[in-house]
Amino acid sequence: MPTVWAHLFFLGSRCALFWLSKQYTEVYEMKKVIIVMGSDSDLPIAEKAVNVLKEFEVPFEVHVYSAHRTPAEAAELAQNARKNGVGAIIGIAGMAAHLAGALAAKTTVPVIGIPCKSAGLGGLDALLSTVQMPSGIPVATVAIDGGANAALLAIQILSVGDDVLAEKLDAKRAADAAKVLEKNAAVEARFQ
Ligand code: RP5
Repeated sequence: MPTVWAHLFFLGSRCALFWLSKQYTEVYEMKKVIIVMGSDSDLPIAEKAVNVLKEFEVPFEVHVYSAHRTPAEAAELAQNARKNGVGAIIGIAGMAAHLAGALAAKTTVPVIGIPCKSAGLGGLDALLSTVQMPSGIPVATVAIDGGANAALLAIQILSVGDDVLAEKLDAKRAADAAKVLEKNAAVEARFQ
């Protein structure tokens, strides 16, 4: 009989340990960023965002789903984003750029829109389509082709609940400022 109790105690303690470790990983697992582009012709802009996310070691996924050509797939991705551990979505599109807005319509996870330059209208078309969202469905729109800033903004959103990311952001700001001061010193010296 004592052996049965010992086995039960052993099993119980293993279950408790498993539960505790699950709680821990659920609390501390870093949220990921989803990048969605309307066409693979937007890849050069997506790559700018990918490079920054890699630099900060933020997990990410990259997809090609169009608001017009594959609306159901784009909507499903956005709809499941929160339960799939996504902390921010980046929507990249050119021309009649409805992608970021269409994603935002299906989730309350923050959506960042990147309007892309097009041959015809230089990106002003996409900028207005992305930025002019109706009240209630916000999209944080960055500059035309602004892949790096979109990723930085996504990381800043995640950093609200992540001190390590916040420290990395501070370090990058300081490093960027140092580079500008170095350039300033070189220019000042040249024109003395
Ligand atoms: C948008 O139309 C895409 O995001 C892309 O920027 C633009 C042109 O798409 P493709 O014709 O190159 O596929 O939907």
